[in-house]
Amino acid sequence: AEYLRLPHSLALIRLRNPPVNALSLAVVNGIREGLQKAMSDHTIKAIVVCGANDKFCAGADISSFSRSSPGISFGVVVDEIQRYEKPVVAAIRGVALGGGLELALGCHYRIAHAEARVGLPEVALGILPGARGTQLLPRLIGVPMSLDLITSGRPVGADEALKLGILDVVINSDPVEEAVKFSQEILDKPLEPRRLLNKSVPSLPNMDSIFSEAFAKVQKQYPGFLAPETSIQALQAAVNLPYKLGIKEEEKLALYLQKSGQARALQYVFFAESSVHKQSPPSVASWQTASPQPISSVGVLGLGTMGRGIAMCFAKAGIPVVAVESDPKQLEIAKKAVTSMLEREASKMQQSGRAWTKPTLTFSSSADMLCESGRFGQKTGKGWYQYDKPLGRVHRPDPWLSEFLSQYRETHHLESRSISQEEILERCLYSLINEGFRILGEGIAASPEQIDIIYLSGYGWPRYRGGPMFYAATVGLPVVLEKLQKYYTQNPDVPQLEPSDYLKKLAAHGNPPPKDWQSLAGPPGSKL
Ligand code: HSC
Repeated sequence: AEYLRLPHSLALIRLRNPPVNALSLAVVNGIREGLQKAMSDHTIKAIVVCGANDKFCAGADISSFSRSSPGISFGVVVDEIQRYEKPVVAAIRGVALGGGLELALGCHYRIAHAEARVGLPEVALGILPGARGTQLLPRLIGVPMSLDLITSGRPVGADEALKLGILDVVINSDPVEEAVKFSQEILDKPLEPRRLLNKSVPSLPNMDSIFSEAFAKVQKQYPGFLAPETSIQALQAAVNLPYKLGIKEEEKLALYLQKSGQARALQYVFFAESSVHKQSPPSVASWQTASPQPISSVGVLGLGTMGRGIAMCFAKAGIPVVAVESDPKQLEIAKKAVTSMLEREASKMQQSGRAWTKPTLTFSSSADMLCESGRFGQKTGKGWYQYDKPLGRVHRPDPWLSEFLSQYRETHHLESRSISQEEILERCLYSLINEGFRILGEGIAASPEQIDIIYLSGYGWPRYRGGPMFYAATVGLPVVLEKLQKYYTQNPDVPQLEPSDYLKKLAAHGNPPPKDWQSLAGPPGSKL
């Protein structure tokens, strides 16, 4: 943070830490030193705080979280600013997020450019606004809006922030110039009404029900996430406790979250998403020179609504399709539907004068013992379970299936045994993870982050667990390897359980973090 003396007895503190002026320890120390200089200089009457490069501040430096706990000491700085006897004005351009907004809340006034955005997005990182955010925001804008902004983490634009009362002035010109003018106008105004820490939270008659509704809402909206619920507890502390005890509760809850596995996973996801956007394909290939593999034919399993659509797409592209459907009735329906869709397409193309080549389609039937008995799962009301009704979700064990399985075991000379939940979980997850290691070893994905982001975005993997490859590192690669070896020895007919060479190479190094995997395992054999 730079300290500058301006004309008219003003001081300027400018945060400078590219690209987003994140609050590293050095920046925080710089702010503190600047403020102390301004306070001890009797010729300085007011202070303006701003950020370099058109951004105020994006909050704590997330990359340093693994080394230190964010927020705890910075909260002291936020309190000190409020207690100063000279007005401190925040001039906001770009973003004031997380600790950046907390810094601004510590200032006596906030002026922002109309395109600025402010918010407390900490929940997305598995933490809470731990530098007084949960205690100061409700004192400024009340509990209902604070609950909304803090539990969702959504930033708001300057206009909305002005309406909510987070900002005092919004302008279309340079906020620093405006703040300089503004500081001179408010020099004689008392500072006490501007000190949020000495205010109480506006009280509402139905506070208890507001909080219980908020808990119910986040449990439904963010199931499994710790941070939104813990943030509500911190806001309850703001309502129920005096400031000096409320901040202690905020610190305690912030530490609890920061030490949770969820915070580590979500912070990994933050950087994984950003790195995936920038990544190029595995080193041996390049998007510029890569050409797609020719596709000579395609197989489609199942001719329900989705299967028919997929078969159609390939057929239209002139690629031969073999579609497999086990139910003869369904097969007939699908044949008719696909043929008539193709005929419609053909007549449209002929009308528009485009050439039409009749594609193929080969249909055949397959057998599946359960499906042959009409047990297609939820949609028919029975499958591995019995459901309350077709398309129903309430399932219960089916005596028919137990009988079927015992005959199956007899035929194949299999011993029945009970399988623990742990084994089910490990065999499902570790075989999936094992496949991820194969994909990395073959160079089909460029990094573990790519696999994780695909799982988070495409398969509903819980974000707070960071993706399957991050999860493997959380469990420990040697543990994953040992378990796969054990299950593969027990089930040599399940190739998915055979540990991949890539995993073996990495586990030989202990439990390296995902970012080091590629350098340790050597270059992949690219399949691109
Ligand atoms: C927090 O503030 C906790 C507080 O309650 C306590 C504060 C205590 C302070 C104590 C200090 C001791 N840190 O996204 P982009 C990097 S928690 C480090 O591509 P955009 C990003 O990785 C924090 N780095 O750009 C990328 O780096 P690369 C709460 C950060 O224009 C580059 O900046 N704040 C960073 O699309 C550009 O980022 C947040 O959650 C950070 N805080 O979006 C804000 N923020 O080029 C998170 C960004 O090397 N950040 N980087 O790859 C964002 O939402 C977006 O980055 C922006 C910019 C909207 C800021």
